[in-house]
Amino acid sequence: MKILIINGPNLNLLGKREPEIYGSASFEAFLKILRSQYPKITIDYYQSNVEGELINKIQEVGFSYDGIVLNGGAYTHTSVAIADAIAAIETPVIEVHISNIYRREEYRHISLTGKNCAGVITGLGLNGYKLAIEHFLGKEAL
Ligand code: CA2
Repeated sequence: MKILIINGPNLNLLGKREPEIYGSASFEAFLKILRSQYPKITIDYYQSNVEGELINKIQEVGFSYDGIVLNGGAYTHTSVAIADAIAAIETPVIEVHISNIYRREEYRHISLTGKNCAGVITGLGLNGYKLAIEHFLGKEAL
């Protein structure tokens, strides 16, 4: 089982800024724990601040991986191109947001990408990534 976690713009700053919204853990530290909790599956990680690079990565793995966990960051609310990339691939995508986008500014209430995803998890902190993996694992068992 191969899963890719993709984080979009500014999520490389996790644990360094705005801990009241995004928590104080770095993603690398979280990833280490996550991988130790799921030793039998491959959990790859990719982060980019560049829209086209995110699309390239989605296309690259989108016909071979079992699942993509995507936090598109602010591109969630703006990117028709990422939404199209998700629609074009075979690998199911689960969209994750650390914060609850519906409790924040109105411009964050719209997700252009969510409609092309298998599901959306928002507001559950880093646990959202774990829940998405649990879903992919459950799906495989059926
Ligand atoms: O809640 C989420 O996961 C978001 O996808 C995070 C994005 C935001 O634009 C979305 O509306 C919701 C922003 C990521 C910025 O991440 C930072 C992390 C630490 C410090 C500063 C920014």
